[in-house]
Amino acid sequence: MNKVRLGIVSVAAAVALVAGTALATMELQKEFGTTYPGAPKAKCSTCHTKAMPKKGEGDVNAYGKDLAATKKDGKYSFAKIEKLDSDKDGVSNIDEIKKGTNPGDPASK
Ligand SMILES: [Ca+2]
Repeated sequence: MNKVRLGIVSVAAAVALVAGTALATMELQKEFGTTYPGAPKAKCSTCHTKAMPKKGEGDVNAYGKDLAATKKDGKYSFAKIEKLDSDKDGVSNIDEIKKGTNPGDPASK
């Protein structure tokens, strides 16, 4: 494989990876809304450390990590981590979700 072709393949793989990740995030955001119809909508910062994560800034917070740990066969389970207190601020994830505070940010409870 020559250098140009290798470069194109690498860029295509990187784009697919980023697009796949962004898509997963948006689907999860939608799924959050279907799981908790009465709760305030999920924001990027519900699971991520940045309010508006850009390419390469997809780090997740404590709630995002707990959610990621539930992944099985490509599916995540919000229900499995409802009783946890991911950010250790004394308020359970489900109570934070209902109130609209951030279950992944101890400064928000
Ligand atoms: Ca909490």
